[in-house]
Amino acid sequence: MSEAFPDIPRIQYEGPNSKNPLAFKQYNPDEAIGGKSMKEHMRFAAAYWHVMRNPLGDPFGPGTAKMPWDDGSDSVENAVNRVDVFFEFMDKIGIDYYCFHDRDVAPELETLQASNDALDRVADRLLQRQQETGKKLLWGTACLFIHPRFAQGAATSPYLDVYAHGAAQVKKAIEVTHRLGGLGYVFWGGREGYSSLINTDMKRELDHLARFMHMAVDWKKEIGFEGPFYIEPKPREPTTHQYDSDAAACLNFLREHDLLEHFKLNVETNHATLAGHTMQHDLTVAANADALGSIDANRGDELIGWDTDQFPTDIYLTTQIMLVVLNMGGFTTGGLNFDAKRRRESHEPIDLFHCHIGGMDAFARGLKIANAIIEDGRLGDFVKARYSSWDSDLGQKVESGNASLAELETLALRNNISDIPSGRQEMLENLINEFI
Ligand code: XLS
Ligand code: NI
Ligand code: NI
Repeated sequence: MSEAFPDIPRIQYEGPNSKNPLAFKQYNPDEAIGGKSMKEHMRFAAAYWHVMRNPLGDPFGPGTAKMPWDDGSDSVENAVNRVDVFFEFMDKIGIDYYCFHDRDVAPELETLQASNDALDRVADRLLQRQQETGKKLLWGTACLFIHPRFAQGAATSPYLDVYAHGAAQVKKAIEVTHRLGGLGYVFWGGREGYSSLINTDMKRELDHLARFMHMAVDWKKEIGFEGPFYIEPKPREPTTHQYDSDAAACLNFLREHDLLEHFKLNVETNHATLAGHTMQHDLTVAANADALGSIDANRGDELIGWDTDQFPTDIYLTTQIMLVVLNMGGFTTGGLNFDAKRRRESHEPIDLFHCHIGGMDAFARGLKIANAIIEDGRLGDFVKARYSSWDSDLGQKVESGNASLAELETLALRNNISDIPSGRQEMLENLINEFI
């Protein structure tokens, strides 16, 4: 097959002084930062749906993306052909992992059986290309949100036959993920929520969702898939309210339904911000519960109120993300998946390279800065010192659950609090800027 990107070389690291737009200025895959190579820290993944299938439409107009390799048909041949283009892309950009939905890689055909067969044929090709190149599947997932049957939800649909269709798709998608050696499996509840409570039995829908997840756990054990399941929080859009609205809501759902040991979270920047949180907030909530599994790396736009899925370019953002990742000891099965798309105006194939180069370089800088801040130690020491009164005997008694209000009262009666230390927020902001 002829190349899809004939004019684009393998993207190389040329260092910060390079003026070559098709080179990395910061991301040097094999360079060690804090004892580990940059590429091992990041575990970058490309999203099949954005790279290969996103036509770049928006709510006011159709797609603009030029995809000369794609014949626009729903044929399996076209789908198989796209796999080769995708692997050429991954090779040239230097990304080792990828993620997909069942319906991105293979077409939805007239019957579920026909769609399953098509998926198997495309999976054959994916497997072959993985074996030839050493690329790996970071996670797979099922698309339970595009087809009109899912307009009122899938695992929370009011209709049993729709629920069953979603279940069958998830069963198959887990099997294909397993066959491809996938490291994890994602549940993003695309339409698991409601547009109005007036016609919704919320309790019943959430119970059904929990049963759905339990059956998925049973199936994963049955077939021997060992990777973690991830839930990807998102608050709204397309529905008014999504049940997996943020990290805290997901963790509560998982605890309430006895699912926490089987799941971690896949936290996405633009979803955290739509939920009214910073990415750092939602990552911290997940990490504190020992449930930060993977990251969908993108960003929103403060001036646009939807999931614009832009490529991350903000060094403060990537620094904050990498601080959380480093402080939790790095990724295990997860990674940084670019769930991000080019702007509608950036419709040429070469723009696929520009956007990923920018995202990878932004994360490389974030990693270097976060590592330098941790090695410097002043920020960590300040936070530690701020809580040092808890290291006293009484503090330890409280933290271990062995103190009483009466003991605290004794301390309070003895101490007249005349002053408390400054939180030094601005001093610490200045400290971070020393490194940026
Ligand atoms: C959409 C989600 C989706 C998930 C996978 O907003 O981010 O792309 O990552 O279904
Ligand atoms: Ni996502
Ligand atoms: Ni998203």
